[in-house]
Amino acid sequence: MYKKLSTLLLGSVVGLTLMNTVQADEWRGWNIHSDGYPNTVAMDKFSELVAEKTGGDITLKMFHGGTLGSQPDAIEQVRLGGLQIGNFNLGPIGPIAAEANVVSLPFIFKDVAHMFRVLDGDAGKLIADGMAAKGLLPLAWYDAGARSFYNAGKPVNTPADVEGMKVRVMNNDLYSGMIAELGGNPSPMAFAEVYQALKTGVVDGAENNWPSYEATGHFEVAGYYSLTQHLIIPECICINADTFAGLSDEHKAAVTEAAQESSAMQRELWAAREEASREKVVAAGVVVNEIADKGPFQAAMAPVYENYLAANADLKPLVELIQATD
Ligand code: GTR
Repeated sequence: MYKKLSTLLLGSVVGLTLMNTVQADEWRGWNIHSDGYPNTVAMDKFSELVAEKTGGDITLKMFHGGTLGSQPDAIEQVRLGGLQIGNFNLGPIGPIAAEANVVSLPFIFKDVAHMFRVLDGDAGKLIADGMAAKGLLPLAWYDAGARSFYNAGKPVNTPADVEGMKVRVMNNDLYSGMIAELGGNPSPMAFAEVYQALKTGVVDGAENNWPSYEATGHFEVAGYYSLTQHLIIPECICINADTFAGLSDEHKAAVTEAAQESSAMQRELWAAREEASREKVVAAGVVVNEIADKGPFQAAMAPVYENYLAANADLKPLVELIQATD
């Protein structure tokens, strides 16, 4: 009887230990956008696919709307492993991973299709490796369209129109330099603060893509959207590099596949949302200002390249590789 009981006890201890070792990995993910935004929907899909493809071994709880902090803070959290996953814009990653900063040079990509061709080629590999070396491994790329200026009061037709204007930018010296070259005053600020800043006149303008301009309500307080399209910045589903390195081969494949499928979904949703956002803001009275010749903006921003390459001579081949990609 005693023997039986101890075997039973031993059995349950072993059982419990086993249960512990096969316990599901629970990841936490960051996303800045609100419900219904293409990235939010696609990150939820990613989470669903991770659970499905790993048979529940890995689960990902997504925190949307920037509830876990600002983007620069969340990037640090994923690098350090406090969070495992983030949907990040490469803009605020540039100051950490030099290779990733090349995508923040104004007008470096001809259009979004060119950006994806670059990311799918050798240049993309160099960018991804540079990020992984800093602890942020990109699993897949998302579309974030092109960014244009918006403000209240008047359209921006030429660089001279930006002169003296206080413009919000994301945290990255390249963007501050870009505004300074136009004669404006750059104001780096967290995304969540921009609406109030525009409304109260703390800044005169900002720049972003159609869906962000619309989803944040910025169009309500900055009614001129001028199609400069000066920046085309990709976004990633990024994972803490050590977390990924610690996965089995099967789990690595499953998580990568889930990210690829999520990005295919995001790109489709993005295309539809760009149109819907444009229609919505136009219906609300926004003045859309087409810019026939972007040459003057390109010329005015050219010193950003020169300064950047002077300080980062080793990245010149990467910049040239991007420019040489058809
Ligand atoms: C959006 C982007 C966000 C954030 C934001 C910003 O287009 O999706 O990740 O970078 O712009 O301007 O801060």
